[in-house]
Amino acid sequence: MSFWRPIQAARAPAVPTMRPDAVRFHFPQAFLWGAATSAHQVEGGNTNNDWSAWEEGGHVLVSAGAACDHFHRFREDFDLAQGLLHNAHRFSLEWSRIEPEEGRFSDEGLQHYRDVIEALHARAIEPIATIHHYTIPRWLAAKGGWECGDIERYFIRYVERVVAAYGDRVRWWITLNEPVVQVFKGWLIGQWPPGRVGDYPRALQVIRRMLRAHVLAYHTIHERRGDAMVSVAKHCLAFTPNRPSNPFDRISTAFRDFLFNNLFLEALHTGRLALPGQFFERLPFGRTLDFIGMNYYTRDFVRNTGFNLPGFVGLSGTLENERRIGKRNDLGWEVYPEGLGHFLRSFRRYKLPLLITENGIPTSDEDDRWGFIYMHLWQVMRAMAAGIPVVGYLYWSLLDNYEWVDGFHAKFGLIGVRFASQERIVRPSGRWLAQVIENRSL
Ligand code: IFM
Repeated sequence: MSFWRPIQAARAPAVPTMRPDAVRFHFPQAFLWGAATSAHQVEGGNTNNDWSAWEEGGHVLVSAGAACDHFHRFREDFDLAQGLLHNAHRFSLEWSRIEPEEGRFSDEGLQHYRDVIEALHARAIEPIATIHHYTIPRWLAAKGGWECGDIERYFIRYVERVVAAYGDRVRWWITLNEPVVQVFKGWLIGQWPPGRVGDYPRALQVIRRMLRAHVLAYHTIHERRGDAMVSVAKHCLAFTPNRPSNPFDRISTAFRDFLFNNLFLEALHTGRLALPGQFFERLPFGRTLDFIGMNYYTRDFVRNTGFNLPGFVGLSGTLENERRIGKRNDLGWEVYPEGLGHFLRSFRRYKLPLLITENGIPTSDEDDRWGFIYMHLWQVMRAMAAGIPVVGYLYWSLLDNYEWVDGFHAKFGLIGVRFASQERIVRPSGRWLAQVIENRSL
């Protein structure tokens, strides 16, 4: 099927085997429907952050450059989102625009996001602001970024500014996007800045600082706005033992699941970390989550490689499980909707609203995109029918965008972007999702 095909079907094609015939479920009126983006991936012209330095350093094949030029075109993009019946939109604040030099806050940078927020309100779209989506200003990276002992002070000074500027217009806040992924890529596999490999001591130190940064931000936001809804966007990666009957694979799977999916949330939920030692200090702040932001894409298989760390954690990925893997997306990730259902059921124990802050597929096949969305929404619907409090679904992403080291070939958007001309093309899946939103039912 051609990527830019005209829309032929008037109605969204249902995936018949997934349709529950018995019950006609309706999503609540207040359900948040929309999509997510992040500044460096869509805005264009971000040259003052650590990722742009990473690009200049030759660590990636493709730079973000003008990206989607969303910085200038956000109003038109929000018109399209409104046309697709979105009532919520997640975006990120670019710290390097707001505080381009240490201690100097830019009126222009602050005004830009005020305009973004007002443009959303004007279209009856609820703004959901991410404070930190991976990138930090260059001046802070030069001091060591998350390795710098003063990072929490710098972070909270920035948070105070943005909360003072937007707190009256933004109720939903994400403090950190996928902290565990950022640490994994930046300190364990060296794919992202600062490019460290296997640096477990620093990785643990950074996670601890991120936890504390979240806690401080949580209280700063609540001091300004009592009814604020604050969380992190937690990356949820499902794990399956590579050899299901092998006990060592199962232990490694459980361990990995705990490290990647549970440790951070447990800490924020209970106000303390579960393991002993200096790193695992008590956070004297109690619970600092008002909801749980969940980013879900896929699963990995885990194979134990021995009992030495990191071997104990085991290898993970698609491994040699080709025959057991279902359909894959254009980045090679398996489409595994059951994983979302698993996390929704498992996070029920927190007794907090659950918001899907990201869920999406890079593909140039619209049937695949719609199948993906449909099957994940079916998991959401099933969970809600069982009483699990899911409050919204934000697709990743509103637009095709810059996918970090993978550049521009991963087409995640409900809206396609022809980057050379910046033309936008609303994809069939975007319209099909709009029908679901309108009907409040699959
Ligand atoms: O593009 C990223 C985003 O920045 C964070 N979550 C996962 C997305 C897809 O890889």
